[in-house]
Amino acid sequence: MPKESTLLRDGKIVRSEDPLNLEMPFETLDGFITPTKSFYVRTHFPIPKIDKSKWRLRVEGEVERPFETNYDELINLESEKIPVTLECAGNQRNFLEPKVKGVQWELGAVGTAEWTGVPLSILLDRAGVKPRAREVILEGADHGKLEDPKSPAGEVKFARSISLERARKNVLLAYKMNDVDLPAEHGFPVRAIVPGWYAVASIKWLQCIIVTNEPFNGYYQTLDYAFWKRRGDNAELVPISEMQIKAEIARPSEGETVPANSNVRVHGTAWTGDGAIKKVEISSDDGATWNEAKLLGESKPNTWRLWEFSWRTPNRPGKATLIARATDSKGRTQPMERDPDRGTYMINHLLPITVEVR
Ligand SMILES: Nc1nc2c(c(=O)[nH]1)N[C@H]1C(S)=C(S)[C@@H](COP(=O)(O)O)O[C@H]1N2
Ligand SMILES: [Mo]
Repeated sequence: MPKESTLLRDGKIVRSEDPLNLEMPFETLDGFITPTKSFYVRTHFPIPKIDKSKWRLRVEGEVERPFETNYDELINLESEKIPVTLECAGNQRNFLEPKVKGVQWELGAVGTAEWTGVPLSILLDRAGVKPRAREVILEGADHGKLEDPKSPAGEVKFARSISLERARKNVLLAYKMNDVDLPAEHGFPVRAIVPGWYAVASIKWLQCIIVTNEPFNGYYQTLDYAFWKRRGDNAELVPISEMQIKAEIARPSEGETVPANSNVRVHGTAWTGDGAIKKVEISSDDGATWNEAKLLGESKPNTWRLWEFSWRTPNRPGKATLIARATDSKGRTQPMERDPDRGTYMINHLLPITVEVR
């Protein structure tokens, strides 16, 4: 359970009040779907107050027929309901050594919800995308000034682009989360869901969809939410996109006490970008040997998979460590060591959890 000194709101850890950043205590994981009240919240600006009867969504730019739609029109279009796991690209940042700036997330800036909404491709088809178009910018209604000395001096809106190809694949304009209207903090009335990508791409409080033939180099995909990719002897900034494979242990949690010489249930989740989780292994000897955990439920695209493992604890009291490691259908697994070129994002190297055997 979270430390007693931790400030909680509705059972979530308050990482910051302004902007509002709330984390799920990951040890409370108890099912495939994360209840909305437990789902982490990440914002950069004040939450916009939007009256859904006044809300409009514009589709413009490199299109034959720019248009504006409203809430009632949107929810009457053909819809889909899909479970999707969202993870903040900074999840687990608190475990980085040396410490880095940014919201100090532990394990709980991740969750899975069922999202109901309209495929973005329907709106793109209605607008008629011009042949030379390359990207789609998704823009939120939230805005403000940034403290970063490298940021623009004036206000910006929270926005991100995806390729036209990606936009047509399985992006949803969601208006329901776990079967009820999106709560204000999760993007009411409509947000994008970009399955398989770090959640920064899933723009909340969506207001404008701009089709463009030039790459968008906005703040949130260049100076922020980007990482260094090696290019020969050099490195270039690349926007964060596909989620990296990762397994997380929910229980036992860091510092938890477990009985000696007993069977203890170790459980958690594992997810990857475009692919399926094939295997989760557990090591209790610092990675010398590994044992396969049992994958629970069924594999569903773009969602995490729950797993469990029965651990025979040591006979002798003292400290013990547990490490979980996932492998996916494309043969990808987690790195042993942190790649410092990733800066403060995409944290998926193996993470030992220390428990107290008593
Ligand atoms: N408009 C807007 N969309 C946004 C953000 C934001 O601040 N403004 N934050 C992004 C980031 S970094 C994350 S991790 C997810 C968080 O979604 P959630 O708060 O529903 O968990 O929203 C993304 N979409
Ligand atoms: Mo994020």
